[in-house]
Amino acid sequence: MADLKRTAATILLGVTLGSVMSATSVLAAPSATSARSNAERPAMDLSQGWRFRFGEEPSTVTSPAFDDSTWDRVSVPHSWNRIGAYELERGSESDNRQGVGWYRLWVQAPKAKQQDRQYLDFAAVGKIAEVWVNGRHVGTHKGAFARFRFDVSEAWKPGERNLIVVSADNSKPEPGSSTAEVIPLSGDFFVHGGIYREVSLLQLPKASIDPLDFGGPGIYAHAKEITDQRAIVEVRARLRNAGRNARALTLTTEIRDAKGKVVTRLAQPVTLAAGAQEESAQLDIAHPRRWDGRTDPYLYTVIATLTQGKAVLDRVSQPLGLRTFRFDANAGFSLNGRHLKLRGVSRHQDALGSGWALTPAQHKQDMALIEELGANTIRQAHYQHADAWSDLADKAGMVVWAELPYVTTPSLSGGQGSEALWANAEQQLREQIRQNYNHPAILMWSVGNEVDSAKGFGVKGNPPKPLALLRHLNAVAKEEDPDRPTTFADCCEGLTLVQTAGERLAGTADLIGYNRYYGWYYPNPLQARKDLGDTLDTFHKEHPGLPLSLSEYGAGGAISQHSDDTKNGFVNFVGRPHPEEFEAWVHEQSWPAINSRDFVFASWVWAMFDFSSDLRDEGDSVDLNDKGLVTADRKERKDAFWFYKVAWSDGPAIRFAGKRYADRAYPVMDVKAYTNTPSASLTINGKAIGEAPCPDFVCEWKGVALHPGANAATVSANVGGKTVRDTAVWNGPNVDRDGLRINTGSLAGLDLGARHFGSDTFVTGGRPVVLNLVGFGGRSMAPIRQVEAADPALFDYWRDGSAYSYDIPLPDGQWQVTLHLFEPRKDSAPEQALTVRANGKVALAGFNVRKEAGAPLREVVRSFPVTITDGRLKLDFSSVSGNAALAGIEISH
Ligand code: GCB
Repeated sequence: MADLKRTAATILLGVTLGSVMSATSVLAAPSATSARSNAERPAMDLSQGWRFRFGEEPSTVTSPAFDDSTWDRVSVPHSWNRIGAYELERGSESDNRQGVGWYRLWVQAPKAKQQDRQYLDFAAVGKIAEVWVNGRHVGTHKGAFARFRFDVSEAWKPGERNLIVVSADNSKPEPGSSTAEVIPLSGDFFVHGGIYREVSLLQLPKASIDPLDFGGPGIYAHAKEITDQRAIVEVRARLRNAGRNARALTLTTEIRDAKGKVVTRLAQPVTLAAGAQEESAQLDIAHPRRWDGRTDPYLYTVIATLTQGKAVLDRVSQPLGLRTFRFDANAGFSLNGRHLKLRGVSRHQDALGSGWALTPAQHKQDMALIEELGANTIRQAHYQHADAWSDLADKAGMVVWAELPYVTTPSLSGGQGSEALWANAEQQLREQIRQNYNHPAILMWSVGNEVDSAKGFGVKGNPPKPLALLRHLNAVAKEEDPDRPTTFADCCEGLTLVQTAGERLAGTADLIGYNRYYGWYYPNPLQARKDLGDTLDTFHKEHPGLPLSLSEYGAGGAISQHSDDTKNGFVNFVGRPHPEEFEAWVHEQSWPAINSRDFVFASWVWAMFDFSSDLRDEGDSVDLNDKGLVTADRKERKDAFWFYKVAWSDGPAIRFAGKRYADRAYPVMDVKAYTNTPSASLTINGKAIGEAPCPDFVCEWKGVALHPGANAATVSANVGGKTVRDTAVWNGPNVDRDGLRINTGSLAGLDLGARHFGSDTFVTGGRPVVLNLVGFGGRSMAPIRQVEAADPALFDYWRDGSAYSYDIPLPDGQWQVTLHLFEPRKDSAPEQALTVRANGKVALAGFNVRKEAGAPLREVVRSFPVTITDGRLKLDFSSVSGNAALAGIEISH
C-alpha cells in the first residue's frame, strides 16, 4: 500500500512506549470475528423503504421535490435483473435490461454530535453508482463488486429527514458507453444491475479509523513470523482526522482467541495530525494455533480501538488466521508445512430468482454444499465476492483464489487499453485487496481471466494487447500485498482453435491457472483424459519454475436430459442436449489426470452451480451456463457432484450414477457406480450380477438386463468390516408392447409424442454429426439448415459414415424395422448407393438416398421386416460413393 505512510518511528514508539501483554479481557470489547468492517461501529442499516424505477428520468429525479410515489417499493439487496430459467424459451419473468436503475430513500437520520462525520457505506452496486444526498451529488463509484463509502457530512442533516438517491448503471460495455472503461468489459456471466448488497450509514467522530481507505477496514494484520512457540503479528492501522487540529489519542490493538480471550494487547499513544496517517503495532502470540484449512480453521480476532482519554472514538475488528503456505512448481501446495492437494470449485455470486442479490442464508447454503462436496478450495469467479462469503470461507477453512474482473475482453479501444481503463482496473484491484486483506482463506490474488482470448474480441486493425496491463496489475497487487502470490487464468496458450493476441502471458504472475475443457469444447472429446494429462505435462515442461493449476475444467449437464451411452453422440457444447451423464463422464475422465500429478497445485471445477449468462441457450435451460455440479436453484445435485463427493470423501462412500434416469429406453443398461473402495457388487431384483473393480472411483457393469417395469438395484462394498451401499430403481421398457427406438447420432434420448427414442448406442463405426452447431448467444456457426421431415427434431443429429453397424438387443419374434435417412450434403455424388443388411440378409440394396428423397435435406423412410431368433438384431450399413446419414431407427411389431 504505497500511498500510506509507513512510519518506522511509530513502530518503534509502539514497541518501546506501548505495553505488550498477555492478559485476559479487560475492555468490554466485542467478540466479532466478522470481516464486516462496520460490525462494531454505530451503523444504521438502510435496507428498507427504497423506491425504485428502471430507465431514463428527468434531472429533477435527484431532488427532494421529485414525486416517486408511483415507483416500486423495494428493499436492498436488490437487482432488477432476472436471468435464467430451466425452460427452452425466455419467459416473461426474465429481465436482462441493461442501463440505469434509480433508487430513492427517505430516511429519518439519527441525531449526531456536531463534530460527527456521516458516511454512506455501500457494500456493492452494479456497476456504476452515482449518489446524491438531499439533492447534492456526493460521489461516483465505478466497479460492480467492491465496497465504497462517501463522506456525506456536508450534505447530511442529522436528526432530520434526508433523501438518498442512487443511480445504478449496468449498461452493456460498448465503445462510447458509460461502462466502456469499467471492467469487466465482457464475459460469460451477466453483470446484474442494482444495489445488490447492503447499505448503511456510518456515524463516526472526526478522528477515527479511516473509513475511506479504498473501502477497506482500515486495519491490516499480517504475521511476520509464525513458529510453534510464537507468532509476531504486525497490525497497521490507517487513521483519519477530518478536523484541522492534531489530536493526542491512544490506539489499542488487541488479539483475541476464538473464545474471546485477549491473548495480546498493545496500547500506543498517537498524535493524529489532520488528514490520514498509518500507525503500526507489533504483537506477540505465544504458542499460536494455526489456521489449518479444513482440518482446523482456527481464527483469532484483531481489534483496534481508538480512544481519547476514556472515550472510545472508533473500533474495528477483523479476522486473523495464522498460517504458512508455499506454492512449488514441482511439489504443489503446502499449508503449515504439509502438502495439501487443493481440489475444489469455482463459484459465481448468483442464484436462480435472486441473481446477485444474495441473502446471508444463500451464502451459507452455498458454502454448506461446497463443504458437503469435500472441496478444500474455492475460486471466486470472476470478481470480488461479498464479505459474508469470504467470512464463511475463513470459517470453513477453504483456500481461496480471489480474482479481479479483468476478464475476456482486455479493452474495447484496442491496443493496450486507455488510461481510464488502466485506472479503473487498478482501483478495483486496490479495493479488492484492502477490503479482503485480513481474510486468512484468501491465498492468491488473480489479476485476470482469459484476457489472452483477445484477438477473438478484437478491434479491427488494433488488436487488444493485454500483457502490459496484466503486468501493471501484477505490480499493483505486489505493492498492496507482498505476502500473497499473484496468479491469473489463461485461456489460450497452445490452443490452435482459438486465436490469441500473440502475447505469451505465462510467467506474468507468480502462479498460473489454465482453463481447459477437454471432453467439451475441443475436438476428440473421447480423449479427454489423455489430452488433459498431456497438456498439463507440456505446460509443466515448458514452464518448469511456474507453479501450475487447472483453474477451470468441466462440461454442461442438464438433469432432464439423459444418455444411454456417453461415448456415442455428438457433444453440442453451447447447444442442446447436455445429458447429465456426459457431464459426469467428463469429470470421471478429468479427475484422475489431475489427481495423479502432484505438480498441479490446485484444480477448480467449472462450476459449482449453474449460473446466469445471457449468452447461452443450452441443455434444458435458457440464459444459464449449465456446467454446475448443482442446479442454479440449489435443489439438485447432479451426477458429477456425487462423483466428487465420493472421490473426495475420507470415509468409504458409494453411490449409483444415473439414478435420475429412471425410465430407461432399452432393455439393457450399463450400470455405473462411484465408490472409493477397490471393488463393489451389484444385485438387480435380488439377483447377484457380480463384483466389479472400481479404478479411479468408477465401477461398471455392462449390458445388464432389465425386465419391463421396476428393477430394484443395490450396489455394495465392504471395507474393514463395514458395508456401504446404495440403491436405485430403474424402470425397464416394455419392448414387446412399445417397440425400441434409437436417436442415432445424439447423446440424449428424444420423446416424439408416445414414441420414446433412446440415445445413440449399440453401434460400431461411423461418427455422430450435428445439423446446426450453435455458438455463443445461440447464433448458428453456419447458415441454419432445416430438414423436411415428419419429425425434424430427429434430424438434429445423425450417424454418418460409409460403414457402421448396430447390434441391438431385441426379444425374439417378428419385427418391423424403420430407418429415417436423408442426404445432408448438397453436393453428394449422384451414384451414391447404400446397402443395409439385417442379421446378414440384404434389406436395402444399392439405395440412392438423395434420389429417393428427391432433394438433399429431405427425409426418406424405409421399413423392412426381420425375424429375431437369438435375442439380437444386427444392422450393417455400407455405402459407396458417399456416406450413409441415419437419423433414427424404429423397431416395432
Ligand atoms: C471459461 C471462462 C468462464 C466461462 C467458461 C465456460 O473459460 O473463464 O467464464 O463461463 O469458460 O463455461 O465456457
